[in-house]
Amino acid sequence: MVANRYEPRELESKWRTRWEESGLYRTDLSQTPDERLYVLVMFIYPSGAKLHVGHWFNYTATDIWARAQRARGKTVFMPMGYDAFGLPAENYAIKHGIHPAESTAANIADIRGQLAAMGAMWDWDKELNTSAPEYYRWTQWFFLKLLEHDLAYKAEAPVNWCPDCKTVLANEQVVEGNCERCGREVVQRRMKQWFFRITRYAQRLLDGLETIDWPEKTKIMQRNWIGRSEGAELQFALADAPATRIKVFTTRPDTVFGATYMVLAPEHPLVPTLTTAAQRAEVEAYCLAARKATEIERTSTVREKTGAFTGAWAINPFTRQPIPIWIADYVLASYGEGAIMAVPAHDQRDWEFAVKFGLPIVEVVSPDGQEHLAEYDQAYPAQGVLIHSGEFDGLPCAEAGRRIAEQAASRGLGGPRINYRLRDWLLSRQRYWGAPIPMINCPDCGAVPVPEDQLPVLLPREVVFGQAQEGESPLATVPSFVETVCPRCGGPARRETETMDTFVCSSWYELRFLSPGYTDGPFDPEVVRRWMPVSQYVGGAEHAVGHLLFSRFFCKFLHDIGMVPFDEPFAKLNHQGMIRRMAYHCPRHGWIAFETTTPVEGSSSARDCSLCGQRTSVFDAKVSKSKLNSVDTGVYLEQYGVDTFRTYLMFMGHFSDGGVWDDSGIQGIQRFLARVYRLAGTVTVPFATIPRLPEPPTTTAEQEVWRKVNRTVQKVGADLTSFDFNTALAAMMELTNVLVPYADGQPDPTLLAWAVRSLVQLVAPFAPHLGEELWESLGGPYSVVDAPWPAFDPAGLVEDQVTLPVQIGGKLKGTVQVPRDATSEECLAAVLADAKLARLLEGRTRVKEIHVPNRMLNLIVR
Ligand code: ANZ
Ligand code: ZN
Repeated sequence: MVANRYEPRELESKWRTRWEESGLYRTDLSQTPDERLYVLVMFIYPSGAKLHVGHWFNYTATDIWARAQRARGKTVFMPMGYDAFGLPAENYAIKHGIHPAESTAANIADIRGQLAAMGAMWDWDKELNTSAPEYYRWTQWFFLKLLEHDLAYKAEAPVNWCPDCKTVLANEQVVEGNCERCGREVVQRRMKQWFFRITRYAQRLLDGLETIDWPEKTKIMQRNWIGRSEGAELQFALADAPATRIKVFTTRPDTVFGATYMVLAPEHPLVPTLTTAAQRAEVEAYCLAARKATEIERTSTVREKTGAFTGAWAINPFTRQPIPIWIADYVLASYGEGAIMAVPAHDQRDWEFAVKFGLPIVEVVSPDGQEHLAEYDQAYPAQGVLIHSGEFDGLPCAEAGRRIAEQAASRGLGGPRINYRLRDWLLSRQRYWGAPIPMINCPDCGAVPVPEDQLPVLLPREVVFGQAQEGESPLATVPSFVETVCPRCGGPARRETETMDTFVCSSWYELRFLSPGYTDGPFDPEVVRRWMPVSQYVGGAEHAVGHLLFSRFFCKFLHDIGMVPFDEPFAKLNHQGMIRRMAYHCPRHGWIAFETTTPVEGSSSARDCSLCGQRTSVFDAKVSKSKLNSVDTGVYLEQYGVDTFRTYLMFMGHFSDGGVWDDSGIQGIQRFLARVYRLAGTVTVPFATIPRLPEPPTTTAEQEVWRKVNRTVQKVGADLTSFDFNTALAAMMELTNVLVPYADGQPDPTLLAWAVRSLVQLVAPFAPHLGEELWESLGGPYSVVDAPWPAFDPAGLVEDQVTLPVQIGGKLKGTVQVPRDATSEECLAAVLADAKLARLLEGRTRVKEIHVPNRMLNLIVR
């Protein structure tokens, strides 16, 4: 028997202790069960803040999914760990003088406790920490493997540099030309940086998308990011040095006869050599100015075109005419060949440039074979047939493009090409708190990799921040770290002082989880072979083209060097949606918290500012500190307990859409769970006598309950598999609405027990502590998570009521609810019981009834 009242707090800690002590969620990975599932949710960055409601949201959903699978007999492995390197800990150290190792350790200890309180099925024996030497030793080892296979290299590249944060930034960290973190204007710098050659995998990364079950929008983002373009490389010789050729990449080789000038990126290596003396000053000034603009600005379509003439000329290989060579910042050094043939008649950017600088415009593609240039006030970018293109006149664009590319190939001037927008992965950072890049610079031997048996290159504990020169990692000021000997010649040498971006650490963590203590390699190949790829991966869509691309690249590389038999790490992926909450903006006080507002009489949503009494504007906004609408998880957990909190999160909306947090909603969930709790107290029969599936009952009241249970079991089972947690909950609430009055009447005790037992099992993945408690109170064997999932009787799925359209004289007049397979008499009785229909029949004589059972009833009247 259960206690009278649902008191979550005590019950929850009791069960967590029991789970921990019995090792319920430890998975024996040395076994090879038939149906095994590796369930992974993106691991956590251990910041000093409390767990965010967003963490609760996707960790809970993943746990529910995993629990439902385990209840169906699958062996589930679900780990959790810490993505523990990164800039925030280092900035915190700079500000507060606490060493990143210390603050990270403290944060992990704190977060571990909070995670444990979620009651999720994490296997804590497999916890990992990317900042631990036994982990980053292997991150460094992967670096060496990539280097060995020519997939890691150091090169000078233009990068975004923040002078205040003293590090390079990714493009995503630059907002309108300023550092996202400190607001300082970012400068473009050329710096020697380490890259992984992910571009070599561009096509494989595209092809692999066809083999995995991921959200389509994420696949589209990856496809766009990889940016495959089919086209041609064409080579243009310099007019007065024909041996020198400028290569261009074009998607429109068909327009080559309209290429009336060329444009090189200001950074193009040929610019200094081909610029004439007369133009040098202007060109140099332009190049200097171009360095300041970010790529986003440079490629903006609304920005006014700028440029400078180099004084040099090239020969168009098809018209054989000399054309001027310009430089302009709308051509990027890092895309294609860093140079274009400009076709102003058919490319809008080139059109604007040509108009501004008075360059010739030649029409070579026409919709109908006639000239239209005189009518245009912008480029004509569409397809058509060629004109003014010599032997290619009259050909449609596609065909002409193919032939021109082929001819270029046969003349040794380029040929068909596929180009990818994807760039190599810049992985080095001028930071302390990361895995040191395992390289040694020797004055005699150059860059020498650290021998594998000398890994890990330990991050030294002693470091002083703020002493390094601009562009240098703090590690450069630690002599005991920097000074070493060359592994090749034994002479004095210096260590590489840059560290790896944290995305390198997270590119292989899913493999490490399976054998976190393994010392003979990054992972135990046997266990990985049996348990990978990850069956179900869950995490934020914001990682679509970062982590989710990098880890696919790593996996393909590992496959290629024979370390794993698969080449996609995550077979199935789901993203969580965003949690929102109403945000209130006062005209005088700006953003104010919900607690600082008072309700407006007669309105359900309007609220006044409690400070000044003015009406606030209300916004449905993503939860954030700046809008003062975040959810203080601690407060709610304290008040409602873990199970209610988890269940409410799942009820807010569809998992992939997120939802709007609402305080009254969580109260409703608490009431729902309390009702389930009370229902369990109404069961009077011994557990062993509850049938797995009862025979269909004979009385109407029992039949209704029987049908409702069967239908709910079926629906919840399906919904849990497809991440439709909100509709599963709605179905369980409906079932509760049927069961409560039934239990309060004179129920069939066995049927009721079966119904309640089913409900307890359905609720258990959402509210695992309550589920366990009620399961035990019913007499079920520990644990509910391993109890066979409730069965349903297909016969019980049939609707017991049908909505029957009623026609009078052949015209639809209304509907009535009747039992399935009701007789004509029963249907007629229902029509006469309906006030509206009965009135229509008043004073009329019924001559005939046409009844199609369960479909319609037509009354012919006179
Ligand atoms: C001539 C031409 C004529 C072009 C025409 C387009 C239309 P996607 O599809 O993105 O691959 N381009 C090539 N390299 C560039 C660079 N480094 N910076 C800026 N623009 C560059 O785009 C390929 C097209 O973008 C190429 O085809 C080239 O312009 C331009 F009617 O060549 B096109
Ligand atoms: Zn050496």
